[in-house]
Amino acid sequence: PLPSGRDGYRGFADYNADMDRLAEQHPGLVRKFALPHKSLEGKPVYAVEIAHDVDAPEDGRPVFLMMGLHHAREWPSGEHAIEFAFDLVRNYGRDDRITSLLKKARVLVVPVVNVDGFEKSFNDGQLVDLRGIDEGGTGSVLATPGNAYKRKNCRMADGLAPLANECALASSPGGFGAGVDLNRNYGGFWGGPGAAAEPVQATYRGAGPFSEPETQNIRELISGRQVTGLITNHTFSNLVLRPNGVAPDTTGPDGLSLGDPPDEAAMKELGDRMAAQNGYTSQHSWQLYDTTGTTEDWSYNATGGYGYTFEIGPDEFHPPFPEVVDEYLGAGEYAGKGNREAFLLALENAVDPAAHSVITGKA
Ligand code: 0X9
Ligand code: ZN
Repeated sequence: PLPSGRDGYRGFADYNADMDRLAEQHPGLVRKFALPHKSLEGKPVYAVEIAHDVDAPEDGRPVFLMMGLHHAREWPSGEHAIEFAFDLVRNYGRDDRITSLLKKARVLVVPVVNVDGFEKSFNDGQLVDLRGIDEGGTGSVLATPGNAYKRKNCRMADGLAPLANECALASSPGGFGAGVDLNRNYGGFWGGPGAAAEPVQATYRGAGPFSEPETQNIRELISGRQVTGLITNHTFSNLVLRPNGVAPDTTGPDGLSLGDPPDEAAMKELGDRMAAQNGYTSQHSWQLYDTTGTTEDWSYNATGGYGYTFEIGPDEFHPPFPEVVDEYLGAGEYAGKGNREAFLLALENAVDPAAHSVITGKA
């Protein structure tokens, strides 16, 4: 079973109740807190912090950050993030490796970054089996029943008269609904290729870098700490992706080629080792397609902390829950190929960032 014991997808309230439960049952080890900005619909965005002395003042020690659900429809991405929190907490004091890691680092988990979008997707999606309909991820599906396949946040289209229930998919031409693609709204290479300028598009980048409260939350979380490693979970395609989202021969505003990141060799090495654990393909993000304004392209280039996107699962945004369980644990048809072990490797690397070319971790 999963570390939490759950056997079905969590909704927004379940995530929050589980974070409460972790903090209440493990004072001194787990702290739950709200990020600085509420969502556009006024909902709090919660995180848990886990460390052997979690209430001790900030002391510059390494921080590892695990996120899920930037994209509303990618339900397993939040599940794997919060299960990692349960895993660490349940094994602290029992498993030597995890105990030692939690003595050296703080772990932050934000399972639901896009709370508004996720609520729409989950509440309107759980009764409808839409598997296979939107296989392209960002593809051009003209109508998805309900909001199960909503991707973006709930930013109303700039300059347009508000429509009823504008956040819903059906309310906009093209079927993507209003909203900003939070994984195009970060400051790294914002406005470049692989991100749309028009609000109706699936990959709309927003009115400016960090225009959205959800990305501001993550920026402020990272800027205030020494985040030496992060994983941002998405679905799907069984990939471990590392910066950058545009190819090294891309010309920047200075007329020079971007080149590979200074830590390319070391980030590839860790990416490959994680992929050996979960059975995914380890590659540059740009090998999937061009993207700009993504989470780890910003964080890596701003702080030097290593950052990866995990694209969980072979082919579905919300697969049957038993598959999510097996993919976390490395059980069943995923025997020996789980994200649990890959996540632990990332945490181990974050605890010991000696090889990182920029060690400050400060944005
Ligand atoms: O397009 C995306 O944001 C990600 N794929 S998804 O199907 N989950 O939407 C891939 C992003 C890959 N690029 C970077 N992480 N830089
Ligand atoms: Zn995604």
